[in-house]
Amino acid sequence: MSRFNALKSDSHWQKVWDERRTFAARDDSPKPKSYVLEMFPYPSGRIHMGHVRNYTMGDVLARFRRMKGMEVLHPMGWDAFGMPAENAAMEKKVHPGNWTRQNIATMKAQLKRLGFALDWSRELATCEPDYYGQEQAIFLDFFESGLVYRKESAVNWDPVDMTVLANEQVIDGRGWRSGALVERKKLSQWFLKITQFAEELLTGVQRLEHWPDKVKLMQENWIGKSEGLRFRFALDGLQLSQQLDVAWASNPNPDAITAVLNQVEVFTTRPDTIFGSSFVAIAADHPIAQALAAGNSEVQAFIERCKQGGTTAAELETQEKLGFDTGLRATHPFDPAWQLPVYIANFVLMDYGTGAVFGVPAHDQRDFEFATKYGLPILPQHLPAGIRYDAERKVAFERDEESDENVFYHDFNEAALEIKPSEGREQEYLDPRMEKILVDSGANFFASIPAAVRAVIALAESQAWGTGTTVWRLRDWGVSRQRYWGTPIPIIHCESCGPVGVPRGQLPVVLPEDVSFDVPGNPLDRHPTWKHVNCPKCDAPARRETDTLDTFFDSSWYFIRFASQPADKPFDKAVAEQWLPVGQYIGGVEHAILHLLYARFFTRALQHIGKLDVAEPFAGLFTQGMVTHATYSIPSLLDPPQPPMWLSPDEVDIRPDGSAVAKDTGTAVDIGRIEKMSKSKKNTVDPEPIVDQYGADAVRWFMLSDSPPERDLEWSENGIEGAWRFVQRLWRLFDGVEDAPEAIGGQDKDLDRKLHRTIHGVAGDIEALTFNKSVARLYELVNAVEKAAPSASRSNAIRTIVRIVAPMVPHIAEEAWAAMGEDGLIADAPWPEVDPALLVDDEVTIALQVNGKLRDTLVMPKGAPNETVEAAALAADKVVRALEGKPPRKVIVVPDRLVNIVA
Ligand code: ANZ
Ligand code: ZN
Repeated sequence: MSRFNALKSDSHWQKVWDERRTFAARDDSPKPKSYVLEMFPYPSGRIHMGHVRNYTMGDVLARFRRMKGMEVLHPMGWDAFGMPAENAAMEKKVHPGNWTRQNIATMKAQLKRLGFALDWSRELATCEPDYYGQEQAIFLDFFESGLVYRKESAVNWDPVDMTVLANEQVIDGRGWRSGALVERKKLSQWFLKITQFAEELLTGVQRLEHWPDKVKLMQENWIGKSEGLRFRFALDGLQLSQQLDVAWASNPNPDAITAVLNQVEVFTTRPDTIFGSSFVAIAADHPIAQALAAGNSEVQAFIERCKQGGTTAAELETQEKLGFDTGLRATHPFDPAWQLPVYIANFVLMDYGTGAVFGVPAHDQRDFEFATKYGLPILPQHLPAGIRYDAERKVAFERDEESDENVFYHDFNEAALEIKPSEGREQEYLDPRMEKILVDSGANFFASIPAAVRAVIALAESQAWGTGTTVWRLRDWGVSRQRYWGTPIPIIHCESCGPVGVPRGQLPVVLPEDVSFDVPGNPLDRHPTWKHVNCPKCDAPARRETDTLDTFFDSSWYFIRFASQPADKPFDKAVAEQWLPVGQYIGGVEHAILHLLYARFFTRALQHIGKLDVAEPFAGLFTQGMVTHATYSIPSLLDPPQPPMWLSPDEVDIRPDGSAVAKDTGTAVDIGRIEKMSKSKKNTVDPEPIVDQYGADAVRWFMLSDSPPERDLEWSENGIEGAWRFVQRLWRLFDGVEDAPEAIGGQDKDLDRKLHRTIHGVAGDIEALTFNKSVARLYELVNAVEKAAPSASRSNAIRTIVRIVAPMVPHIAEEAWAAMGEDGLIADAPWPEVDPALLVDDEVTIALQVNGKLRDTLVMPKGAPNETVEAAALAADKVVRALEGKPPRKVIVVPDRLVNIVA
């Protein structure tokens, strides 16, 4: 018996597929079209197991759909711009282009060895001018349609290296190279009007049926539509003048300042908590703060302090809360005698709402931290069922049933008690002043927070001191990056004409090759000649834009370019529309927000300007789990301890007792948690040597087995060996198939049924991407076939298994297909037909009850007549025993299910 020689077979079939262009997708095919896409990789150097898992899943679906008679588009390319190439240039003195292209070559060869059914004729790399030049054309389209604009915006500024830093270059608030405290600095930058599509993007995502709920929710939260109330607090001018002596004296236009300082407008989504407010806070760059700073160095210093630290929302959220009491006092809208202090605070953002808030420490975590720090009152407004509030003593309390005593919560706040607003009469309004709202709004009780919110908004509008409004968390998309390795923004700045688009005939604007990375900053800006051009409009000397596009811009339309890539335009509308939307998109959940949102926006923006009539780019989305592995480390013996020394799995020997030692030194090694494979913890397994050792099919099979695809998959030696053994078992089965099935024995009904159920089941599993279930089904079927006696059914089952496993283990399937003398490639063969008659059970299990108690079960032919079933039931041993010789009083037969005997 021959062994399956995976290495030989892999390369043979891969060559055949290549030469015959088996997986090239034809635009003009009459077959129904299917677009299967996995997120394209960043060419970081080598393929990792995460890629292997992701691409194997997509590949099985793509191959399956081909077998089902569809014209499948399954392309691959490279998300090739970005920081790591520039870092490599700085560290290793290689040009980012050389580094990137070298990585692409390596990774492409690695992908090819896995036998993916990819249409390589459509391969693209975003760093090549034939891609990014077309992207520049799209940028100009957006520019001309008013979807792009320029605005001042904050960047991370490294004051030592004198350079702008990407968010990932800011580590704990410091520049990654200089270690200097990063500052926020304003630069004029390019923005895309994604907010214009906020409503569409929100309702659109809600309608995507084939997206995971969690991703939809993440998108919804990111877009963040909230309904709320805007209103103005009057500010007290008396205290003002005391506070602002200096400002008054030095400012040439005191009236203007007074106007700014007269009132402050706030935005809230929780107007129901208005009686819980204990302060007002404004952003550091709020006009009031700016006006105060004009004459007060203390204010200036505080504002400077707020500018330190990162610019991301997450950083703002977690930073220590800082405030500066301006001395201004705001008057409560419900009570002229109630004055709230006005602070400048670092957790208030200028570009959200109105840049000013009222703080409710009892019901907001940030406000709570702030109030605790500055000793401001915490005034709860509502409590969950069972908890009551003593307004006089200002404490929340609960009656303890057992001791019949009150339990007090002195520093009550919502977050600490994890109280969720919910429907029903759970919250009780506590502040007696709230009664005013109850009365004025005609309500006698608010069933829920939203009801109270609506009531306060209605009241504010009727009394004309506030307006209900909608705000969005979503910001316009800042696409300018002060970096070299990206798509040059095709704009020329002219003193007299302003920003002018590069004429289309001059596209692509190509990156200069002769750049240096030995000093920090943007090499495009430093280049001696590149940026000096003449204005396309007036021909005066002008300056090329030296910012490049955010790499998310590159990945926002690559799936369209895959579908259609003419040389003279970004894509052909009609051709692209034949393929789009992508039927199944597969990738990591880390892209659940930004990439998917930007791609969705791009598609809508293109639709808006009439370039592409598709609303949503990805009809189906699947986010796969990660590939994980145990971590190994030797703890530091130094004092104070240093981080542990991490060892990779192949530097470690696992001993029979389960403990681990370092291979070279025999030192004891700690076995750590099973975590996502990562370079930093060295718990990666390089796919390439694994493919060398076991062949592509075994690797693919392992990637599909064991775990549901949305869960993590733990890489294990046992796992891959098991997969390899299964591939060999398949080969023994295929190799031993009898030549003349008709000559041997007859039908094996059970095996026929098992086969057809497997065909049917696996097809459903692949469409549902539950590959681990198909693997389990195939193990079962193969077991059954191995045990079955020779028969026509058995031979047929073996020949059919070749086709069922083909999407998953395509090399062995091609090999067997050829060996069995079948025509053509299995990649082109049809998926086996299912005989529906064989899917139905023809035997049923019937429960036998005596006086309602289950006594026994009976296996009967399906649809057996009631009398036959009754007779068999009464003859069953356990029933006879239960009846103790007495005749039954009544027998009820539920066909195919149950016999109940009343004794
Ligand atoms: C009072 C209040 C009480 C608030 C409470 C929240 C909870 P969402 O819902 O995410 O849109 N806010 C408003 N503008 C802000 C800004 N520029 N910077 C920082 N925070 C701002 O968030 C809206 C809430 O965030 C608003 O409602 C406001 O605080 C705060 F128990 O007002 B709230
Ligand atoms: Zn000009």
